[in-house]
Amino acid sequence: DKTVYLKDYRPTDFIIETVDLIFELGAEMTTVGSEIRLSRRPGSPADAPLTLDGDSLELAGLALDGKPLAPERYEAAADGLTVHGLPESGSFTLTVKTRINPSANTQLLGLYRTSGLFSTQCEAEGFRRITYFYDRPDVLAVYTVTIIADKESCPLLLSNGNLIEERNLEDGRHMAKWHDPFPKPSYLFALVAGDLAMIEDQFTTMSGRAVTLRIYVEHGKADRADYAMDSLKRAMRWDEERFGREYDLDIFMIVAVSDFNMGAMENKGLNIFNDRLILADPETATDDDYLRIEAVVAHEYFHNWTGNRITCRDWFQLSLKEGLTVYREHEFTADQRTRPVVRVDEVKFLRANQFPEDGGPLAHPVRPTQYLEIDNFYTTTVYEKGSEVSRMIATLLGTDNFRRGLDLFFERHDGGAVTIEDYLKCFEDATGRDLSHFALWYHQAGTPVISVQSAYDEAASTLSLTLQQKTPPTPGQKEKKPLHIPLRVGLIGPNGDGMEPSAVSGGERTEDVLHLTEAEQTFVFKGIGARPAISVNRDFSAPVKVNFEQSRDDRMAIARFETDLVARWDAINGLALQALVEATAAVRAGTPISVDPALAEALIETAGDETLEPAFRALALTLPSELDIGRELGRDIDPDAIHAARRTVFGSLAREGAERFRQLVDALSGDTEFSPNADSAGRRALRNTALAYLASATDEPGAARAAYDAATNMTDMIAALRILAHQFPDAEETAAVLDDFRHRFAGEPLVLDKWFGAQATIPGEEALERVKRLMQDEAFDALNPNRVRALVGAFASSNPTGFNRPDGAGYRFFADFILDADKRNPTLTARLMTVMRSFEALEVGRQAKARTELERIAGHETLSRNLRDIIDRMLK
Ligand code: BAL
Ligand code: ZN
Repeated sequence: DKTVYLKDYRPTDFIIETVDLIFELGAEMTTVGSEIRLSRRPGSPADAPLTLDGDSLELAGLALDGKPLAPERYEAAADGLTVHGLPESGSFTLTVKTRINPSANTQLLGLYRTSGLFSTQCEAEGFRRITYFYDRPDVLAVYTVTIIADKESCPLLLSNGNLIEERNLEDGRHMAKWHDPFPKPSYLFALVAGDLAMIEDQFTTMSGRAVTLRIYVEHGKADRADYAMDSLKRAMRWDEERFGREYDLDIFMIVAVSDFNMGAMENKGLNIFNDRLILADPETATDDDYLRIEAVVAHEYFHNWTGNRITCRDWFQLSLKEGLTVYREHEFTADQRTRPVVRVDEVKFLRANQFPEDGGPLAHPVRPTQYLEIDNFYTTTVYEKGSEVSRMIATLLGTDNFRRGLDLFFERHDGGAVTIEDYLKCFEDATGRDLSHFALWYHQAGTPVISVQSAYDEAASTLSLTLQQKTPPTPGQKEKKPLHIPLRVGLIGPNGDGMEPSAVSGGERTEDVLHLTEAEQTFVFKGIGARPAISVNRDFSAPVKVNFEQSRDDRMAIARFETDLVARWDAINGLALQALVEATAAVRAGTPISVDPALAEALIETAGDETLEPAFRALALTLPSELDIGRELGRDIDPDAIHAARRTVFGSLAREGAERFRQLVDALSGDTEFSPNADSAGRRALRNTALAYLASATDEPGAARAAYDAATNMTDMIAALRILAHQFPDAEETAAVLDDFRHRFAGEPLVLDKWFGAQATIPGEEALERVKRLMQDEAFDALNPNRVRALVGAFASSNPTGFNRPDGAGYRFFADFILDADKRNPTLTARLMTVMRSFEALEVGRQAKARTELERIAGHETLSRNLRDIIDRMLK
């Protein structure tokens, strides 16, 4: 059993001070020379051997202080190196030589070569695939890296830190030497070599230092890197202004690569990005792409302080850097765009991704206590729930106190590898507030459910609010304790105005935040002259589910009058969700669907409300997805019934509001100048949402076809294409548009991913054959993670009727694909596998078919550790 436990943590027996690496790059054979300066850690046993990590390595030489080591002094295997009899005191140098094959590295972990480019991915445990090392985050060393390669095929040689030497060598080769003065763990090491285009800019930090900024992309794509560069500069300035954090090297580089497992990676001074998160221009990128680029460029940059300067003691602390950095990224995006709109997107993401994880077989705490494969813990729980936990700390302490705590964290722990306890202690020490109860959020998995009951006493002018909290059991955690939950609650009076109580008893209240700390608590609001509508969890102040049987009138009042736009959206969305759940029940019972005219009116009215931003109106008008409806049901899910119900409700709203939708489409079409800013993007979102309704109301593809032809940017183009493909899959217009798009973007893999995705998600049981056909398209590449996610991933995760065919053919196809892909890229397959984690919520027939395929996968003996871990937990 290779399970790693938090309780087993102990520091290494040796300390690594410096590392000198020499890479002689060859496509099939690269040699890595590593000279490590070591000393025995004071207090560690004098006879303890040095045990270094390795993965698929071949040892080609080993020396101590320049003298080759006798074979009896060491044991070398593909997965580790043990050296005995090392000096008891003083420093010594170990020289290790390994050979690796970057071209054969389809895992994309360690050093790999694709499309002529050498690049690396070392987080979490990829460095051990390059050389034997203490490949763990608490070993911080100063790196000097020499890269030697053929000059013609690799004119560009990059690593972390500053360039200190560069010269030509014999035989057409050249070398570059980089030095990173900041001690770092091995997971932040990076190397890139190849031939790329570059754009360059400058940034002057708040203390007046000039920093060179460079973004490297494929030749011919340099003009698509401008938005990423602009985002980077805004992120650098924002981090100075908001958190007082300044950049620390003379150069900051980003490289975009097209074969990449993750979104991006924060290597010190040399971020490596999935190219889909760098490249953008109006003709090839959607507003959503622009938004993600801005967010992820900022996220990786923010890691320089939260992750790099202060890193994790061990991988159990992953959320120390990821949760906090996501929170910083969210705050940045909110400041750059429209705060409540950004927040609604975060809430939607959390509910669609993290809640199901937290409620299923893969649930784990934000700070786990054990893992089999750390790659499988780069989850929405560690990232997004972790971010919510930091957000709650800010809510509990207030913005200024949060900043004080974070300042102390930077001051106290700069250069350290620390724990979540260290992080929390800084907020306690800076503010005097005890966070020991709050800390449970890190340790207890599961989404808390808050049940609300209210009683209004007219004679006494009081409102009693009884809140009960319960967290369901999760794997390994049966019993749950009450958490400290900061819950923003607002009261809306009969005339739509907010109501402020004269006093509140029953627990702590700060601003509009009720501090729920016990299993059950009753808060009494005094001085409430009339029965209010109660808005619970404003701004989504806590990542919880709320059970509150409210009258439709109260929910309508919140939907109309709540000043907190997040809660307002939530009320509208909740009403729509309820209607869709009822419609699904009607479909299954064979009874007619009736759509509440008041709901239709509220949605259509909100869509036309000029006092609200278009982006918000688009969100309000967007019906919960089929997946949202399934999650709301939670059990006995019949995707076909959900699909039929949603289609009927959508069609009914479309006919009801046809006039308004036509007006919106007309009024919002014809923006000539493209700007990726939030305002313009919001206008496009509202227009394209209205267009989808209009297409359904008229029940003919003409309007969408015309919109496709008239589109001057990718957002409008792909929106029209999706309307055609999803609403009129068999129309001639659809075939023509799909064909046009395929040819127009023939040399643009990232754009064709949108084409794959749009078709992979066309509802209905023909989807499977369509996906199989598309896999034969020459633009598809089963080795490229972006292509796989765009086609197979989109089919399995976002085509409920097609994937969940009652005959189980969707599951069979997916299982076959997983088994095959697992041999090449386990990180990717294990991640892909998680889309089936909620299979037990399906109706019994599909559930049995899904289980058969999952058990077939589990029955294979040669699964990667990544996939084995996921599948075994899913079937437990
Ligand atoms: N550290 C892995 C990529 C990211 O979260 O930034
Ligand atoms: Zn991150």
